[in-house]
Amino acid sequence: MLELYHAEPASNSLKVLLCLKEKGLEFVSHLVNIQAFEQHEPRFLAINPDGQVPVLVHDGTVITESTVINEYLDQVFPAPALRPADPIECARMRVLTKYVDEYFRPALSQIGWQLMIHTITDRLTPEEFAAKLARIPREEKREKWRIAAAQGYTAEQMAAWRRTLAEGIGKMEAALASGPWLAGPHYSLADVACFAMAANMPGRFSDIMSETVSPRVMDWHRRMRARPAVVAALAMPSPMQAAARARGRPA
Ligand SMILES: N[C@@H](CCC(=O)N[C@@H](CS)C(=O)NCC(=O)O)C(=O)O
Repeated sequence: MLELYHAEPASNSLKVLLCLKEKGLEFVSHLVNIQAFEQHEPRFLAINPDGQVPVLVHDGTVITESTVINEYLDQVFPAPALRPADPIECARMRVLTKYVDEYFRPALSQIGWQLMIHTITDRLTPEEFAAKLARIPREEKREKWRIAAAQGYTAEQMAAWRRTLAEGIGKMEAALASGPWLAGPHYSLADVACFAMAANMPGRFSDIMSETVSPRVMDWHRRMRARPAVVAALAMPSPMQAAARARGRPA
């Protein structure tokens, strides 16, 4: 049996949902509301002591790290293959998934936290927030939440992260010059990883990702959104969007 602990269909959770849906795999969905700090509750820490989603549980075995989970799924459930058989194409795929994990996703995440942290913390007293912070297992996450909620990041930091996003979209634009998909002729985990991060960027980062700046990426984005597996993954429940609707504005 496959079980997935995940948040709304965005970022690292979306990455694994896209892979599961592409392969048509049945799984038990455990929605973890990260805006309500459920990922730091003892019952979730017992599954992943890092207090992060997504987490795959396959016949009782816990697997963490979205990129590792997707590679595991592709190995155990090989059809349709999402890692190219051609070694060069596979290397291109792995360079992109590594880039997403090491640079693109952290930059997007820092910008995202800065923009949304107050929608979470404004509901809490300083004491309640301090208690929530104290339960976060990873030091770098504690620091990220603390700075974003207090003084916020500097304009220089935000600009540097935006430059990383522009660099990443530039890499995707360049990759798409030599094939319909990011690693070449075949749809792969590179498309899955990049789309999981860039899904909501059009309109929000129009100076970085638009018909003018990145026409091939925009075309790829439309083709991605037309895939039934992508439609199904994006339709998974989203507590964040529900909360945003309740506040009367888009998530
Ligand atoms: N390297 C991990 C990162 C996981 C991660 O940062 N997950 C985020 C959601 S996208 C999370 O759980 N955030 C809540 C928290 O850290 O408290 C992966 O790729 O799975």
